[in-house]
Amino acid sequence: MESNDILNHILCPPGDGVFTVETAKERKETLQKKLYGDEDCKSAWLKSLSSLKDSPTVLLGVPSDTGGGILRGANWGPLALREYLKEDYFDVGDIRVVPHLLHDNYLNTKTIENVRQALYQKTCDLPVSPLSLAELAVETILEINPKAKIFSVGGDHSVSAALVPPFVKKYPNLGILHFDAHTDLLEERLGIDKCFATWAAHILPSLDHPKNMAQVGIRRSGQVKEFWEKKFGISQYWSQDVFDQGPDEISKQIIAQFNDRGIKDVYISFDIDAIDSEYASATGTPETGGLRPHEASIIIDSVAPHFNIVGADMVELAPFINHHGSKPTLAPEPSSTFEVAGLLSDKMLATFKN
Ligand SMILES: [Mn+2]
Repeated sequence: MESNDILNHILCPPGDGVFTVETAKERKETLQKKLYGDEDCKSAWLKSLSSLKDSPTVLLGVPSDTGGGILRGANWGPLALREYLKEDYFDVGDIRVVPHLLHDNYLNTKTIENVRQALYQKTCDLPVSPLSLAELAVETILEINPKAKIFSVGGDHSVSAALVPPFVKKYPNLGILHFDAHTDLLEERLGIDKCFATWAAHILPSLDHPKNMAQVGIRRSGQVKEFWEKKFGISQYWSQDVFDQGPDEISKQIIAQFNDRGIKDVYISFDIDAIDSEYASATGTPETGGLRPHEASIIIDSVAPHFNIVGADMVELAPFINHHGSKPTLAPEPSSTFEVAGLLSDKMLATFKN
């Protein structure tokens, strides 16, 4: 299948990745009207894909929360966050998410055939699960436009397990700057190797060296920092380190760490729970004692200019669903979470222009 044809099949118009009829209809329509005016959304979106090859900055929605496990709802992150973004980008659309699936590795042949039939109405060899599709989407976007810088919006953090590998393939000495309250370094959780708590452990062996990963904002862990640094050889900057030494000093240490490794290209993965729950509570596992928004901003602003930021993601945004009367709608989310996430996302988008 041709690259363009793959995207036609595995993606859908922005906001449509969560498969619903009535829920959040108004918000999808608002977004689509803003993008395509009064044109028929599906055909306007299809037509727009021809500008992908010339777009320096691409936004991809990955509305999958099957990899989460405490509080779900991050499938609504891409729709909600788009309202808060001010930077320029080309919106390539959403992954078509079957909400009961995670990765094709977990499926039998019969199920894959059934879902293929439902999604594509034909026999083909396209994957069907959100993570498998997200990886193929990033590969395909980079094939169509090798210079594209991709900003993806999750989804729970398992989506990064799919979003990062194509960048590692393209940039063999890739550095990863990972903001999170948690290490995401479990090798498996309840026997599942691909989920929100394991993605970093599975990306790590594919990196040129464990010191190609820097984790910032960690504070909820069953183990102390030394345990993780010794076990995996990575570097962690816990939120307490940021409070004790200040974000400028921590930035210097991250820059030195990446420079020691000869790193030029960096991917930023941002789990919104890195930010203190006082500012960002609309997420699956809000945690106190976290970074304040300006501290995360300073670290991005200080580190980014030293490297070529090739891609980024913002994950775990969950504007929880409420019921008003008989009609389920998206509740007005705790706005501060989205104001903060919007600001940080705009910052990451801006780093693409360096
Ligand atoms: Mn995470």
